[in-house]
Amino acid sequence: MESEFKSGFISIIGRPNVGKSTFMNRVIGEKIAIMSDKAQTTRNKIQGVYTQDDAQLVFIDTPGIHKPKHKLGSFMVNVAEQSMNEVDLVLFMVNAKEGFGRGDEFIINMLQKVKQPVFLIVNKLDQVHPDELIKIIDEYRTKYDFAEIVPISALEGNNVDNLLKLMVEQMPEGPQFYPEDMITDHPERFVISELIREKALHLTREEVPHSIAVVIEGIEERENEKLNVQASIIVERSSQKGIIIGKQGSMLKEIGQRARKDIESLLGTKIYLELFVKVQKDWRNRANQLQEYGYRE
Ligand code: GDP
Ligand code: K
Ligand code: MG
Repeated sequence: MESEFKSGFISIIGRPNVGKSTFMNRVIGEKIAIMSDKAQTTRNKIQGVYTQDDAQLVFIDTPGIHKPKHKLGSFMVNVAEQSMNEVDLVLFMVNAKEGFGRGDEFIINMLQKVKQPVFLIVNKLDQVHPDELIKIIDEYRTKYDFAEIVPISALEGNNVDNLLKLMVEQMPEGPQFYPEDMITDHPERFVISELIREKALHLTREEVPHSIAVVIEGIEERENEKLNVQASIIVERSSQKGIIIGKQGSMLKEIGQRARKDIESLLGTKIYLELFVKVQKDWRNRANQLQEYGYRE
């Protein structure tokens, strides 16, 4: 007898920097969610699609959950909360090196409202001694009734195959939602803006990163088959604009070169990237501008 096809939606939640994007990118095998060592890199929900012979898993990479400090923060929590109630499985990812913390308590309180099964994913297994790992697992085990507890290393790939198997088992019978060669249903525009923002995050520091948004102003195909992309980097203060531009434009040039490389390898096409920098005071607190910059619910 042939077994039925299984499919479902999976939400990945957890504090910033636990490795959610790294995990998703490993599973999908393509760079669709941006990764960085700075918190709050991911602000939007990104879907990655994993397809095998008998199953399809659709991942939603949520923003890092934390107590909201400003409007953008509460928007991020809403996105995360909402996504948990629309999925078949929730992966709660934690950092094996850090153990239970205040941020996790906030998330576990949210999870009490979730009826779907929750897997505890203890990531960064490569960074702890096995004895430490057991202690951390025991600590989390007392806080919530997890359907599975799976230690992995998203970076090195340890135990990820096993986790894939457990996730597939958890999925209901269902159709193949997306074609098997499709890895994300996000418009290219969003992925492009995220890659630009990632480069700006990597190359700047201190208070600048969280004040950055990237808006794609235009994408058009040129005769020479190059894709012409115009994008603006939005900052909150003119001092930040100076940092992003750099000495004689050197920083902006570096951001552009690095972003172009990644965008080209993602799209498989040559692009011409034009970057602008704009100051928009206090954009994080203006809900209407959040919408304009793509942070929609
Ligand atoms: P997110 O904010 O939860 O999406 O976290 P990211 O995926 O952006 O990862 C944050 C940082 O942790 C990056 O520097 C990753 O390279 C690193 N990281 C992710 N997974 C692992 C892992 O399994 N082991 C180690 N050592 N580092 C990891
Ligand atoms: K994040
Ligand atoms: Mg992320």
